[in-house]
Amino acid sequence: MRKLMTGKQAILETLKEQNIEYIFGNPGTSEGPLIDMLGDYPNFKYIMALQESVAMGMGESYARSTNSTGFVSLHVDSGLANGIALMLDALNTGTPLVVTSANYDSRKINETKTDLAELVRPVTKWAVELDLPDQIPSALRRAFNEANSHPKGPVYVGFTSNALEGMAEMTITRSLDKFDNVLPDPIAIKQASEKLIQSKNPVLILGDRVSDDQANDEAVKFADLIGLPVYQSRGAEVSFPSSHPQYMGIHTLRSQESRDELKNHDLVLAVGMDPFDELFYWGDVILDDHANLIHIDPIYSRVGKSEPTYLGIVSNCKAALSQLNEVIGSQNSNQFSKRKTTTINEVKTRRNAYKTLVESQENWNSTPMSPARMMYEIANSLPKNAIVVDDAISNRGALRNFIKAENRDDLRGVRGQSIGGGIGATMGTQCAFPNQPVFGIIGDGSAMMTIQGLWTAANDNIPCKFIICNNGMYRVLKVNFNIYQKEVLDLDETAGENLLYSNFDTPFNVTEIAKGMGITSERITDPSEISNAIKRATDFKGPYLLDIVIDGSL
Ligand SMILES: Cc1ncc(C[n+]2csc(CCOP(=O)(O)OP(=O)(O)O)c2C)c(N)n1
Ligand SMILES: [Mg+2]
Repeated sequence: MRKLMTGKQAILETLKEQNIEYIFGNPGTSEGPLIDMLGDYPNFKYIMALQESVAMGMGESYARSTNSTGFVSLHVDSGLANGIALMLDALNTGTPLVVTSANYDSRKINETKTDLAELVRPVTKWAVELDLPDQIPSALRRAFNEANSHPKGPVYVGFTSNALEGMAEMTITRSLDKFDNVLPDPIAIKQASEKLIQSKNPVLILGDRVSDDQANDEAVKFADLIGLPVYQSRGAEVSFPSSHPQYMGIHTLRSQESRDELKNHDLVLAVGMDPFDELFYWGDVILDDHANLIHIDPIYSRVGKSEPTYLGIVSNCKAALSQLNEVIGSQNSNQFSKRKTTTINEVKTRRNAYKTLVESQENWNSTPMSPARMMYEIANSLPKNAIVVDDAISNRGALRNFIKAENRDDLRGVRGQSIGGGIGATMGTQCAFPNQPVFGIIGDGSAMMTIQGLWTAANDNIPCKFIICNNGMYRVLKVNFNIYQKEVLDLDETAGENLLYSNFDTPFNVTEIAKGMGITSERITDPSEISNAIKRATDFKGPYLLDIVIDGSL
């Protein structure tokens, strides 16, 4: 129904229609009119961050945790620019976000008025600035629609003060639910099934969009059926249970061994991922000539995007996997069960080898404790219903080896190239799951990038728990420099351990910093203290921080 109202009211009415509960933001003078009006809308929870990356991190993880679109309100130009790092990551990795800011009077065109849409165009799917109040309802409707349509990503809407303060007759309504589960072409399923049945040694790699499409059970059924090994690509969402006997771990191209391993397979089935999205250049084509890639993905433009693809299937992941299961399930192949036994044995051997390696190392009981020991102790002490946010950077491997994740929401990894996401992501996840304990496991360098986020946890009493992997350095830079020298430059000797400017020579004390921001915290140096500390953190009603000192040697 059309109603006379101001632009700022139209914004808040539209957010209400879109069922927005949380506004993650940092305000400025130009946003004053909107912030002032929030007093009339007590149902919105405005979570104030002291830096825009914190607000972006919260919005990003909240969106993924709730399977909806996150809403972030930043300040004009400077504030918006501070949010760009995580907007870029959200664009590259496909998180739906609507980011807004207010701009000055549109008549100030000659005086310091920035073209905000232009500023963020490269990091958004769609960016627009509005001058008229009655542009707002339809533009915001489109913004939510764009953000949440494949390829999902951030959208920006700016409002000049003219749009905010102007009055007009407007109709506030949200778009109705959209059904966009694209079904696979039956011919493609038939061809893929035939190829999979013929294949001597297939492998399955699953990306985050398997989890987004709620296709985890179908992926397990598929793996059980044909007995192949399973990897996750990136694994920022849980797409496969990590305790499954055919689960090999996170796939990476960063070592010769893992690249060679791909060569063992005559067929790679990649589902819900971008094959093969990686930091370093490993050649224009990753797979060998004899290997066929079958790529299933809901995003049209991603299927066959970079790697030569034998068969590309545009489809919702769940629909495609369940149809493959149906067709292949009618085959009773000896080959499948033999393969399954081989795969299970291979996984067992690898898991035992890793366990023996880390536990037999002299440093299992040493001080500072090894990252593996830290993760082992955490894994054994986390409450059953805990949700883990993984921003452990170079200690992600150890985390994933010990902390198991069975279902989509058991674990959520920070994704993209920017550090500084973990503090906000831990809080955003807690906002999405208020009744479960959320533990963010975060590198000290990443944590320091957005450390003022701790204040937000205290200020809004977001009861999440932060665990800092305190190795006193940017360890991953050393790790990556070694990979670069060894694997890319082919050098015999590597110098990562001594890479300049990777150590925090002037120590900082995260425990004291946290206390200074109103967070209860403790420093831990002895692994045997971890279990009780996690219990104290869990029982504590508010946010809590554990600063765990660990070894950073390579
Ligand atoms: C915004 C931003 N600045 C700089 C970098 C470069 N960078 C990538 S990882 C990293 C260090 C992370 O250190 P920490 O969180 O302590 O984890 P660790 O490597 O020690 O495991 C840096 C500086 C980045 N990715 N993003
Ligand atoms: Mg570090």
